[in-house]
Amino acid sequence: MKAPIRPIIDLSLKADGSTDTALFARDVVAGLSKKQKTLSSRYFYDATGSKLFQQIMALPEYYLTRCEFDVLTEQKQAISARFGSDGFFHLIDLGAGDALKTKILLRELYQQQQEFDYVPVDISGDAMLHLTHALQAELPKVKVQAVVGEYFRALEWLQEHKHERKVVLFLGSNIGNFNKDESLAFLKVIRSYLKAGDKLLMGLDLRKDPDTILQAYNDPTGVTAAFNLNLLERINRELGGNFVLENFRHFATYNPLEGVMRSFLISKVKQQVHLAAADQTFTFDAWEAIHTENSHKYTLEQAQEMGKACGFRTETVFQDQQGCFADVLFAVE
Ligand code: AVJ
Repeated sequence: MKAPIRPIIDLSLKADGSTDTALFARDVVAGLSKKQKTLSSRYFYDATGSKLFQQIMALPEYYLTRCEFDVLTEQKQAISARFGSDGFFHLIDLGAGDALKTKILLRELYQQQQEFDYVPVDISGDAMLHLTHALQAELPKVKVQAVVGEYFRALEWLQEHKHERKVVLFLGSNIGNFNKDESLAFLKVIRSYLKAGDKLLMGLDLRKDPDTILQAYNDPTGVTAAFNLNLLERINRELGGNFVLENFRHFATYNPLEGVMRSFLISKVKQQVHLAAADQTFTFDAWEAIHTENSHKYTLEQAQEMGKACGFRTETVFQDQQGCFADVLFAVE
């Protein structure tokens, strides 16, 4: 009898034996010690943050999710046909979350009787547990093996354990959190794990009316503010911080020259915050900002250039009718 496939692989323990918490503490101390304070957006997604992000995706102002939903719904036949043009493949979904959008493709691939298995990857173990259960109920015939961990570690694990052709999904404009150098480095790493015949489908938010973009990150119900502020709450919970949330406010602004939405947490008063996990105190001036996130918006030319610079050929650009969002299919030759 074949050994059963483990439904979830957890890579979240670091190779050097240090826990996620120790790394989190190091990153927070480094970020808050800078002249211009920063905290990394990768730490948004604890259980609370993942739930808040799901609420963001349901907001009428957060057009990104609906636009990409439209792209995938309108183009699902063509996309799925491209994926399966060469027999069996592993469908690897980086940052899968609740996979709401990927499910459009999963259903279509299943209907087209494509041969594939589904490997969602996410840093949220919680999200992967939910997704595994949801898919068992909704698409019981699709083979699923979730991987919990950072993208790079997961890719390494995939390299050793998944040997068939690979189709990598990087949806939702998740690439937008990286600056230019980081995104090139990231795509090069992905490329280094792929072979001729493999593919990458990458979702990108396109440049548009700045007011539309601003509203998406400044919703009137305050869900995005809560999502941003949860970072401080997480530091309080996991690192013994004593941030007073009322003393900070969410602020997000768009720079149309760079095409970057930037999010901040701004200290409303002069104050000190202690971090028990590091036994350190940080001072904030009144109106001093912590930079917490970048969300890049792209032109189609930039998107293709980015792929080209990292060894990919643009196979097809899929867009919604309004030209709001693009999912670019890159081929490896
Ligand atoms: C998940 C990175 C695509 O940048 O639009 C949503 C995260 N931040 N609202 C984005 C986010 C504030 C989102 N990404």
